[in-house]
Amino acid sequence: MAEECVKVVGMWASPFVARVEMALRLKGVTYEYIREDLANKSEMLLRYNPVTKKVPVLVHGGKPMAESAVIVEYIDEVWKDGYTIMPADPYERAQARFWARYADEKCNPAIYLVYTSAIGEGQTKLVHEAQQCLKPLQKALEGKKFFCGDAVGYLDIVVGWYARWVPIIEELSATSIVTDQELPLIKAWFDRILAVDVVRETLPPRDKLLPLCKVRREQLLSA
Ligand SMILES: N[C@@H](CCC(=O)N[C@@H](CS)C(=O)NCC(=O)O)C(=O)O
Repeated sequence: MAEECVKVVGMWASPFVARVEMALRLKGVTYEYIREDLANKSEMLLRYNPVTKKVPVLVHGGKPMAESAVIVEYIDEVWKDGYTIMPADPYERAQARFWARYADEKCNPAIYLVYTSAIGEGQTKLVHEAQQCLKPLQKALEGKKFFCGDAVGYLDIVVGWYARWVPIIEELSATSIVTDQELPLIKAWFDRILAVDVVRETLPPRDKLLPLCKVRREQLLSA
């Protein structure tokens, strides 16, 4: 089963697609990347993911599946040998899933609000709120190199995109969210995770992502 053809339907600037590619690359799985135009969704995407119509979609042996965090777990289960993504201990696995959900439900929206806020007074409150959301997540890093221990694991894959996007958001919105004072462990983890070849090479390059984020932010602000 693991040998069957693997395809990823994605878009280069999607942090959720990056999760899936990171997991596949850490496992050493060869895959075909199919570029999707989200402004003009293909018939293929709508057939593979008729419910949310979003990327990423992983197609394994002709069977499609959606939702990046679900896909990352699937990859770890199917390609069992070699690199381990999920913690071996059931309690640690439950913790990793809890923080992944917390990050998606609480931290991502808080960071997005800073990204879409106009430079000015109201920003201070939004930055503070984003920091307050990230602080509990930071506790999961205490005493560890990565969220999952000594090597990049499930939670690092789920939130690894922060290391690329947050500094860009900070630059565009002229704010500082992940500071040495407020979030020192996350700040140090940004450097550590970007030093991992697979992570750095999977995330979109900063020089390419920044102009896209800038244009998108301007569109959102003027809407
Ligand atoms: N919860 C989903 C989020 C996926 C998602 O939001 N994908 C975006 C690209 S970053 C998308 O396909 N957007 C198209 C749309 O919303 O129509 C996951 O983790 O896979």
